Amino acid sequence: MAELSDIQNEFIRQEIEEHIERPDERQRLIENFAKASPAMQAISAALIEGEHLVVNQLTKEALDSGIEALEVMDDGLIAGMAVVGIKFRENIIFVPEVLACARAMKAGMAHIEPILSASGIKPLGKVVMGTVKGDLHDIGKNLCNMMLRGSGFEVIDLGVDTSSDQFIDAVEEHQATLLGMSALLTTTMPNMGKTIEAFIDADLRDQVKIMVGGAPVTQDFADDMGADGYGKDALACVSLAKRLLGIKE
Ligand code: B12
Repeated sequence: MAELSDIQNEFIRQEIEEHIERPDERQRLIENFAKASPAMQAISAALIEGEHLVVNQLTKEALDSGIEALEVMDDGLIAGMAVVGIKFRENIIFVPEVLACARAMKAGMAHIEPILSASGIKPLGKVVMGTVKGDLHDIGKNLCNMMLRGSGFEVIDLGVDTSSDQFIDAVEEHQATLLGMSALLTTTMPNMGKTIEAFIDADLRDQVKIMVGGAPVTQDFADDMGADGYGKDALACVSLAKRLLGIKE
């Protein structure tokens, strides 16, 4: 079991020491940061501080030095965002600070995207992706999009605040066989179910597989609303997409 002192980055040690109170969350963060390299810890620290220019620079340097894009994404950017999420929940930071962190995340992702998206192979299938109506969170969806594109899928991204009609129109227009919906708010999660119902009403449910995800979404919730699958992260999203379209891993 890793300990706080196993984390090299002093700022991250302090953040955990001062702000992370739940024992399970604290231990999970300690384990994750202790195994991350100092370069990844530095990216997380800059993201937690909302320093987009520093995240931009450090991400570029890490990739230039040969560190894998997936490692930078998981151990640097997503690891930092986990701390931001807890501080936001505990009212230690507020929307303006989180926006600065989101901007920093995007600055890092801008370097990762071309690498993960450059598969150069014939598209495996067309996927329509969007964040549901009323929800403006797009970081997780965008990560899924990158991973899907990098794995050979053509992704039609509808952005955020997407209505059932917009999902239906896009699936029809692009003849997509897979639809992915993202929701980060418990208040917007039901809009996934409403969209699935709209597909049934439009007599299109059989033409498209539907996958769902986002921090508050669970397998049970996905089953209850009649989705074809649930993925907990961007890697799971790719495996799920392949499984739903009958493509071998
Ligand atoms: C960043 C953030 C924001 C940013 C969003 C910026 C952006 N461009 O996305 C801003 C500041 C705008 C924001 C606003 C708000 N937010 Co906010 N936000 C967050 C925060 C801190 C991080 C979310 C994030 O990006 N996570 C990192 C990514 C990588 O993870 P992810 O999204 O879960 O995605 C992964 C998986 O879920 C999965 N996945 C995601 N989508 C999909 C889709 C498919 C198909 C699949 C298979 C998988 C999949 O793969 C992804 C990659 O691994 C979360 C806290 C948290 N712990 O989630 C709160 C959080 C979601 N927000 C919250 C709240 C309350 C709000 C506001 C209402 C605050 C306010 N008072 O205004 C508003 C709502 C605005 C709106 N209408 O949407 C709450 C929600 C609580 C709840 N129970 O509903 C949270 C949980 C914070 C908290 N209080 O604990 N937020």
